[in-house]
Order: sequence, then structure tokens, then C-alpha cells
Amino acid sequence: MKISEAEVAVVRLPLKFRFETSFGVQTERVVPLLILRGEGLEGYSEGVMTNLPRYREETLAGALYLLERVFLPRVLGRDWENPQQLAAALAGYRGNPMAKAMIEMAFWDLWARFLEQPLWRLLGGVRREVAVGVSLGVQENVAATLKAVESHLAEGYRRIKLKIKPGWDVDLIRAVREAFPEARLTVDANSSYTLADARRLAALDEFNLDYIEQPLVYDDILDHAKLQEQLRTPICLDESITSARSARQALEVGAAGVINVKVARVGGHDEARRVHDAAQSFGRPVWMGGMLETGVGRAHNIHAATLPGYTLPGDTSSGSRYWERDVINEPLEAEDGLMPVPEGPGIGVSLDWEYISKIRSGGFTLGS
Ligand code: OSB
Ligand code: MG
Repeated sequence: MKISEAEVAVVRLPLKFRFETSFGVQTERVVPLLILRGEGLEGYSEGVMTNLPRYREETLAGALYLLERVFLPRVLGRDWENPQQLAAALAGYRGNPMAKAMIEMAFWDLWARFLEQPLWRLLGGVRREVAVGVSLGVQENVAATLKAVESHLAEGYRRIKLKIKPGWDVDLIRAVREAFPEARLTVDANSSYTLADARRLAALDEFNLDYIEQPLVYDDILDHAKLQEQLRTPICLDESITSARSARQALEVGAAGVINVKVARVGGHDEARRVHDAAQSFGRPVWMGGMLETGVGRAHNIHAATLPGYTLPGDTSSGSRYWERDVINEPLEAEDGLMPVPEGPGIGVSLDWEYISKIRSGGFTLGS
């Protein structure tokens, strides 16, 4: 399968809600969409790196530079036997999994369309719909949080994840747990605590949370294992897991009882599958996280979440929660907390070029 052309379209999409986490506030996304062309077909992906390095280290400017000058020139005009061979061509460049994932994921889509297979089947998926919850940002106050939890439970979402940070944690979760004694609840700290906060985090044990997501530093493994010794609630790692190796090490030392897999954070579908397999070998569940994706990344994530180890509800909630208008033509809507896996070859969605041309702020084409 030869890649003859690559186009990056940078688009700006306003979010329908203000998304506040311990690391900042997001009101829009600036998204690099990648279109790989070959054999008369197109494959799509999106980049999840941000303008500023507040989640992991990667930035949009750095990714665009690497894609245009280094990564895409290496893969263009060449015949690739499979996605693994293509990924290997970029493996010599260190780090930058999100930038590499853009190419790997778009190629998986292109390749699956070439083989006329839905992506989930090529990845080894076992289900046609995936269970989903929602990730709710820090709200204005407790009352607003209770309202948001209630409305999303009423929509059928299968678990509610609440963002916490020091000082916005125990009292909040107590109030939510009292109001919703049966709800499946989790919290996500996005690296805002230290080991010195272990007792404060242990105070969350009484609220029957599925897990506490990424309490400590974004690239830490070992301190999470030390923290886990002081908590009954399982720790779920997000930011710290950037590869199957970090996943295996976290599982081995007891730093994670659960893993939030984000395909783009770990460098693409193959590495995400290896993270999933590592968790399986330790008998640990995984779930599919999100990065406020447009329909392109969301569709990829939904396909990847059909693997057997995704036994906990993920963050891939309905596209209409995020966007007034999405960059794809097909709806990606959950019903009763179940997101159907898109039909059709590849990721099963098509680009809304009319909208993309309206919100496009930059980009480039190579190989034409
Ligand atoms: O920590 O999981 C996270 C969004 C952006 C960056 C990091 C995170 C998130 C979310 C939202 O929690 C997940 C989603 O709705 O896509
Ligand atoms: Mg997280």
C-alpha cells in the first residue's frame, strides 16, 4: 500500500462547554487533521497534542514541524506492507508518540479501507458497541456538579468521572456520593497531588470509587506504587502510560490497578493493543480515554475499545456533547451508555469538507 500524498488541515473548533481540569481551562480545540492518500483512497486521523505542553510534553507547533519536515517525508512515496512496518520507520525518532500516532492511525484507516474491512475487525475487536461514561470538568460549585452528574446519568452514561484537585476533592465527592449512592463514580486528578497528600487521597476510599486517575506527576511510576500501598481504591494511570513498556512496569510494581488507554497518547493502534495485552496478562482492566476528540479521533477510539480487555466504561461520549458541528458527516451518538461502532470500511466515517474549509486555519500538503 503506497502513500502518495499527505495533507494536514489545522482546524479550530469551539467546545460547547468550558472544560476545566487541574492543569487549565479549555474552551476550544485546535486540531491537526491528517489525510493520507493512496490507491485512490483516503485515511484519516487527528492529533491530540495541545498548543501548550500542559498534559504531556508534546505541542502542536512541535508536531507540525516534525510531521512536515521529518516524519511524513519518510513515509511518503513508499510501499508499506502493513501498519507495523510503517511504524517501525519512525521508531528511531524518540518520544513524540502523539505525532507518530497521527501517521500510524491514518494509515490503519487507509489500510483497512484498502482491505475493505472495518478497523475494529483488523484490530481483533469482539463487540459492536462500547460502554461509555462521561468526564466532567471542574464545575462552578457543588450544586452545579450535582446537576451535571444528574443530567448525564439521566442520559444513560454508565459512569461519571469528576475532575479533582487539592481543595476540590473530598467534600465534593462526599456530596456527589450522598446524592447518588448507586452511581458508578471515578475521579481524575491530572497529576495535581504529591505523595504528601496520601492521607487526603485515602479519605476518598470510603466513597466506593472505581479508581483514582493519575493523582501524581505526569511521568511518574514509582511514587504511584508507594501511594497505592496507602489506598484501598485502585489507582488508574493516564498521563504516565506512554507505551507498553511503561504499562508493563506500572503493572509490575503495583502503580496501576487500571489503565486509561488513549490510542494517540501511546503512539497508535499497535502500541495501544500492546498496552491492552500487558494489562490482560496482569488480569487488569483497561478503558478507553479521550482527549476531547473530533469525530475522527473519536471513531478511532471507539474501534480500538472493541478489544476484549476494555471492560470498564470509557470517556468516548457522544460527539454532540462537544461540538455544535463536527468535522465528520456521521453522528457518533451513545444510547443508554452504549456507543455503536461505526460500520463500513476503515473507521467508517467521512470528512465534512465544507465545514473543514470554513474553520481551517492552516496546514500543508506533501507529495502532490
Ligand atoms: O485526563 O482524561 C484526561 C481531556 C483532555 C485531556 C486529558 C483528559 C481529558 C478528559 C476528557 O478527561 C475526556 C473526553 O471527554 O474526551
Ligand atoms: Mg485523565
